[in-house]
Amino acid sequence: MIAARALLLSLFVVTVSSASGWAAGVKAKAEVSCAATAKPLEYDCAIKLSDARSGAALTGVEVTVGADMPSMPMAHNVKPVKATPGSEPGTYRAQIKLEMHGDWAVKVDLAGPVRDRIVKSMRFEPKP
Ligand SMILES: [Cu+2]
Repeated sequence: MIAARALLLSLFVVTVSSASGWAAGVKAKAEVSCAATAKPLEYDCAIKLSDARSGAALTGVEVTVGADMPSMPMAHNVKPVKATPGSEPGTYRAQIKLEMHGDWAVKVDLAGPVRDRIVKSMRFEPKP
């Protein structure tokens, strides 16, 4: 009986939270482009977030950018950085510091009104 009540209560909580969270279930789409800066291995990344379904710009999201090298598991420890909102709606900027050039998996974590993680495979090369 107690278990049944607990189950009912948890069902209720789930229903309420999905009804009130306006962005529940939003799938984010991210465009990421990173440019080499004057400092070696430091890249300036521009991120554009939109709702994958409607295409609407995702504003007011807490964005964190991290990176890993799929070919070298556990070899790197790049500290994730917080992105700052850009001037256009849905745009964000972050400066990441890598440990070597090559192919990285850039991880864009969204928190706040929209929760999602987007992973992009990107190649980083020295500034030409
Ligand atoms: Cu590496």
